Amino acid sequence: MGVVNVTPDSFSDGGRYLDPAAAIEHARRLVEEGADIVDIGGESTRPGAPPVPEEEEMRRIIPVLEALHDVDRPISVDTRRPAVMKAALAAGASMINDIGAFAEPYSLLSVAQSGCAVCLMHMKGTPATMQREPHYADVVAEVKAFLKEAVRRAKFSGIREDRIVVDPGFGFGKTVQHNLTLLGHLGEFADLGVPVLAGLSRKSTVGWITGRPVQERLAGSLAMALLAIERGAKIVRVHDVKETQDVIAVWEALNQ
Ligand code: HH2
Repeated sequence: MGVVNVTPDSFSDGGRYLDPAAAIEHARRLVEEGADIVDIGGESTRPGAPPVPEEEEMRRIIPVLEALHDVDRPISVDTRRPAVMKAALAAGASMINDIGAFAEPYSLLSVAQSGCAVCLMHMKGTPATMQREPHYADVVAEVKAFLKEAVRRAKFSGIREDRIVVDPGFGFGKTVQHNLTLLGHLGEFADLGVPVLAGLSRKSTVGWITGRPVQERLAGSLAMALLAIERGAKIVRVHDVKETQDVIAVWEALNQ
């Protein structure tokens, strides 16, 4: 899954693809580089990020979605707002990636009838508050239980299991140690019975381990992607598609 941030303030590429033409070109490049899914977001969710008004989020992403109609890959939209979900699906999105696991009232209803895929992600708190001393008694068990309940709710709303993906939400209300524990135990999330998505690309845990600023986290991010794939992740959400494809090719050479 290749990331397209149509935002002025995303943590690693804020402002680079705010112009719709730049975002469209970037999405096409990610597909050429081998992305199987393109994930378009109009709101940064970095720690401390302020919420973006709904109209502004739509103004950023809808023109990009409309321009990508001819792309023969699923287009995902990273949003928490039911109205944005509806507008995105009408404009051609076929997956909704909600970092809040469809907690907003009516959000599951907004997508259930559409036939789209959904990504249910765990987050503790909100982007504005999530990194204020997050605490868990057992991070793996708690995140798993949360996702199990999110899958149950999604299915209850009429979303078929083969349309559901889960994500432990690396960096969303988690310390470096929590992220490493979750990555180490990622294989256990297979119990949930649906594909697991992992998003570690360029994140601060990579920076903490390597001591590198955000522009220099490619090698660390590739190592993270490989470790996630090794532990069963079926989708890796990354900024650097070409390089990650090479990692996957090497892994597949050994595993197929
Ligand atoms: N991470 C980010 C955003 N959306 N969605 C899922 N499912 N999983 C993730 O790990 C995830 C996500 C943060 O990365 P990015 O979009 O590059 O940054 P920002 O939120 O600052 O735009």
